[in-house]
Amino acid sequence: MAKLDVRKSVDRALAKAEVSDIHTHLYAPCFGDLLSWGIDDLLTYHYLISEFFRATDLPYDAFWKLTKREQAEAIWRALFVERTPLSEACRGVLTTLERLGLDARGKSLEKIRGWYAKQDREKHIDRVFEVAGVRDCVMTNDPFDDAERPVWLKGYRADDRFKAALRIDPVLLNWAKTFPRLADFGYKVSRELTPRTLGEVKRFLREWSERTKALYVGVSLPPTFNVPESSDAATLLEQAVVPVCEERNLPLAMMIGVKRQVNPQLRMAGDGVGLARIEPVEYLCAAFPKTKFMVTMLARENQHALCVAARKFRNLHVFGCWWFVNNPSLIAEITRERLELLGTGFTAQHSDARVIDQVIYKWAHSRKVIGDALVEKYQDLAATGWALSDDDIARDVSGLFGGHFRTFLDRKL
Ligand code: RAT
Ligand code: ZN
Repeated sequence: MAKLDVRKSVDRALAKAEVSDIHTHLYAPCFGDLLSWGIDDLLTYHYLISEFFRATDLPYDAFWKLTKREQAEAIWRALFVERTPLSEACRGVLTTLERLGLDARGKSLEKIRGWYAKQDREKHIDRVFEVAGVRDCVMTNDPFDDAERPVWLKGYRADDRFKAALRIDPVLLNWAKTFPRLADFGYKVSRELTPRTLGEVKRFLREWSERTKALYVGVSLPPTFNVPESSDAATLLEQAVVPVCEERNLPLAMMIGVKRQVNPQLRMAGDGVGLARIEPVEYLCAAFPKTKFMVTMLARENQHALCVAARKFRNLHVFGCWWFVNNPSLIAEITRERLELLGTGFTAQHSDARVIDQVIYKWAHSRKVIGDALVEKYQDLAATGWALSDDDIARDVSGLFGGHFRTFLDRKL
């Protein structure tokens, strides 16, 4: 196949690929206002809030006292009107508007708001999925969230486009505060991780993964995360979480490397990144060969070791370019590294979208960068004389954009 054909074939496959977006913070429509959408939510995304504070001398408190509408206006003015919106998060807003057919060149926030005010939420959701080329997404479902839990207990309506993932950060990372809450929910747990308490944590995990029909169990972990060790987190992980994951054939998704609240004044925008160790991942994969692990890491410097670990363990599925590495230059590098070390056996990206409109830009930008990496690799392959077909390329692309994830879910080890 000639050079040009590879490009065309990859573009065709990318245009056709129906993405499964395997980690987002989106919610099915039945969760009401938990599902964010529209221009004010786009502008007050926490990625943009941290950029805004670099561009203003406004005291933190003064910003937090503003309404969401006023915050959005301040961010629009500082980052889009007074400065060139070059950053990935800024450009994302503009790609989204452009793909929705809006013209932001006049820099009139009011015009954009006027357009959004006329949209029907349900129709808008349908449109976003269509424009983004996304077939379904995985939510982040936290049973400890007081806004979310009641919906699961009463009023949940399944929507095929929104699958669940059971998020368990409070259990693993803050047992001292979480056990009284579990006790309130009716689980017979104590501060000490006795066999009875661990049994009750397992019951909680079984009941909630069943209730939500979770595709996987998930947690975000600090760079200091360590197993094996004698800590609440390690004990709960090895003696409650992993056994339930194995029993129910659910992967445990670990997102490793977030340093929470490096600057608490920024609230949700205040988290940072730290270099983690790969040893805990290697240990878990080796000690629990029948448990499936999905891992993404936040530090650029951890990506290579993660690929090498995935070469050693078939129960390890690498996914996504997470948060601070979800930038074109890093996606380009990481995707090439993965293709070189893992072939096509990984999930290339997830969006982490918090506002439904964001899936439009996150996938438009990632499709382009991942497509370029694939073209380069296919051209190298073609140079050996290997005959590539359109079908090969379509199969690879659909695997990288969600197919391999679905296969991994079905896999029994
Ligand atoms: O990417 C993000 O929006 C982060 O705030 C986090 O949500 C992170 O992705 C996580 O799931 O912990
Ligand atoms: Zn996330």
